[in-house]
Amino acid sequence: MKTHRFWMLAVALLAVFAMAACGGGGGGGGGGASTTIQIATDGENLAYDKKEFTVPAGQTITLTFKNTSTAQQHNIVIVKGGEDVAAKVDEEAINAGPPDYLPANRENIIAATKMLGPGASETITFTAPGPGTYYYICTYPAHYAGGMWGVMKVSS
Ligand SMILES: [Cu+2]
Repeated sequence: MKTHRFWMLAVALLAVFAMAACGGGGGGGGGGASTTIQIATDGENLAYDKKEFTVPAGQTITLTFKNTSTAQQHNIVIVKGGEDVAAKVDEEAINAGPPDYLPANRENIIAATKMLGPGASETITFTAPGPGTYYYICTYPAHYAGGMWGVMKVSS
């Protein structure tokens, strides 16, 4: 009896994993749709190689960020709003300090990578919020002020 129950559970779990694995395949009426974004630093500049990108509301976004600098640490932090929220998160991050420069309180953050060393990359997954414009910034001290930011546009 116990063995039977184990197999029932195993089969149920396999079904869940199989459905999750198929999530990227389109044609399912939108429920499993996903979007992939690649973004990097602009070489040694305090800037991203994309000043903006657009994603559809509610979709699962898989974002890969690559730090192409040979000297600087960088991250990408997508905030829940525009310039005012970006400035707030930047200040919170500086107060949080090294090594990650990320506030423990994530209430103003949609998604963030770790602080990445030169040449490193990280892939993060998040759900796109409602339609609007959202800033993304690097929270390493002085990088946002130096121009390291962009805008994620969310379409309806
Ligand atoms: Cu940076």
